[in-house]
Amino acid sequence: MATSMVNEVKGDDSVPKELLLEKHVSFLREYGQNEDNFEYGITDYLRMSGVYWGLTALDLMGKLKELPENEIVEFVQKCQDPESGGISGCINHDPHLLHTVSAIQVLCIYDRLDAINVEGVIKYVKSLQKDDGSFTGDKWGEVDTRFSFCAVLTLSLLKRMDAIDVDKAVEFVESCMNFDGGFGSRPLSESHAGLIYCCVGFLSITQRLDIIKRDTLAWWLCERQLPSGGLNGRPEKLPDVCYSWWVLSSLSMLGRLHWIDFAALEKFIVSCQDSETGGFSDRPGDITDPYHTLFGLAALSLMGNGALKRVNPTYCMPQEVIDKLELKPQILN
Ligand code: GRG
Ligand code: ZN
Repeated sequence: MATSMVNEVKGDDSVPKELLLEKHVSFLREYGQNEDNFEYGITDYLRMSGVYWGLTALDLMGKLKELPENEIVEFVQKCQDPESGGISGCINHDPHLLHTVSAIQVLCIYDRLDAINVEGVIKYVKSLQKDDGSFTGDKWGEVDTRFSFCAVLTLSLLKRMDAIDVDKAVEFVESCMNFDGGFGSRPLSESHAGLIYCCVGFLSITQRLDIIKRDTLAWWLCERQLPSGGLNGRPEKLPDVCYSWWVLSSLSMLGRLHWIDFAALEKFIVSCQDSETGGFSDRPGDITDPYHTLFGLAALSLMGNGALKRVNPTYCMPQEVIDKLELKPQILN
């Protein structure tokens, strides 16, 4: 495909120009219910994170009640492994930190942490920290800064940061910082906006944003904006709606949100809606999914869209939920 097609949003009538909230509500409500849905069948292992994406997106639109709370809470209960304490993506699958964090986010949104064995979750997260401070995603041992973030996101929501060695965890994340101010998945790995969000979010929760080269990193992040208004995840790559979140939330924690051209980004995000099916896709004209729908809406919320609830840039959850839990992640002015 010619780059110009994705680098510039077409101005014709086929491109949505307004936010189609009603369409997104029915898209998300029906997505989880249709077991014949092709994506539903092939993404079994993503079910728990899928619930978090859909539920959070609906909550930001003020439509939490569109999904069946009791069924969802019961599903989370059934996904907890009684032995390790960890939570899986789907019933009878192996537990993983990525699904454990999604499950805890969902239960916090519903204020239903009582439904699971919280001590088990804490034990599970603690068991994944290695001597160098890093975290593995599960018992198989892959190390990634994503997992450092998931560990502190989970424990901070449970108010049990004391369960891990925070100083060592910070030391590991710091060792993944690059010359451009960004972060990768492990020491010496290339900077990537998704991992930058994880590391900045990690440092926001641990109150250690002081170790960041603030303007060097903010400059790298704002350079992600392309002529289409959309953002990419690293140099020379295509724009994608989910980077609107990974980049904007990081800039928000760094107090540099105003380095982005909001009007241009809004135009790109809105053009990624499907006016027939509802939902957002990665780029204009592609198939929509709950993942890009959440991150499109969350980015619009960060830019102050009045039709949506305020989102917290660290937790990617409604600010009102974070306030209720009395959590105060570090945010620079
Ligand atoms: C609480 C919101 C929240 C998340 C939990 C799992 C996680 C923490 C964050 C994931 C961050 C991440 C690594 C995002 C990037 C995902 C992505 C689009 C990867 C694709 O990488 P490439 O190289 O794509 O295939 P590009 O766009 O570079 O071509
Ligand atoms: Zn994407």
